[in-house]
Amino acid sequence: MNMKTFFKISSAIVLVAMLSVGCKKEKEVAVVEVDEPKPTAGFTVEVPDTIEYKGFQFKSLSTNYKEILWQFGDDSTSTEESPYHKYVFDGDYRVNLTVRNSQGYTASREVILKVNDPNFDPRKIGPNYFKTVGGKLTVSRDNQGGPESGEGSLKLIDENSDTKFLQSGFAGDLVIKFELDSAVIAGAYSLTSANDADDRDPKVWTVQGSEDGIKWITLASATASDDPNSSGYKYKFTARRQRKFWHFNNNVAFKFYRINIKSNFGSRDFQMAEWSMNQKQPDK
Ligand SMILES: [Ca+2]
Repeated sequence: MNMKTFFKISSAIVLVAMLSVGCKKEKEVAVVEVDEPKPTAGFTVEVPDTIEYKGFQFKSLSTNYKEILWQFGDDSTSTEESPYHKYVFDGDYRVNLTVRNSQGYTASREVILKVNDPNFDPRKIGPNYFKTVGGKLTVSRDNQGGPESGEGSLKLIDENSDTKFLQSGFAGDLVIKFELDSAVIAGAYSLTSANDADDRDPKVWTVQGSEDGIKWITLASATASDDPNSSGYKYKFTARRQRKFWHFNNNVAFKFYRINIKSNFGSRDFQMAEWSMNQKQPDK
């Protein structure tokens, strides 16, 4: 055996020895490893401010964890121990708290959080912005007599339920638009049925807002139904010259609002006595 071969063999032996030690050591670690206590998840939530009802203080009561994740149900999250979170809109939110220990065991807790304005009154809407702010009404196709004629589009905003806008040859593509003199946050709208011919009433429509008159955001949509047990019944006019209003969630000031009438109750014509966009609630 020359020196070269000797060193080669020696190296190989040393390497095998090291590998053995390595294996042995790993086994020892596995033997001494003990389970950590399993995590538990829990939390409290409170509204700290009586005026700002959308803000919530969350406080974790979880134990035995290393990582914590809050999911507030509105696409936002936090890894703080006790986060404060403010929602933008009213609604029901699924709040989930998940904790994990360093061995990967998790625990979670989930609650449905109801965010409702304690001062909101569904029976009321605020002022009509077409009157308090002012602006200009246009329609995609007016009465053949023009906007100022006896059944022209301006009759939609004269605050008189005896006068109406009538579009003959309705084709499901009517767009009624109002450009306000300044942008405001609307949170409600109203429609008033006309004096006769309920088959000319709106059936399917959407309400949209726009900051520039080009890009439109849908704020509310409706499909009226005759069935008293259906969710669409609240959009159905059950009387002539009947004013109905509906609320929606919005926190953006829009300069333009429009209503797209897509279908009526079967007539060749469409008619409506009044349209308004409103502040969500009256001023206190
Ligand atoms: Ca009118």
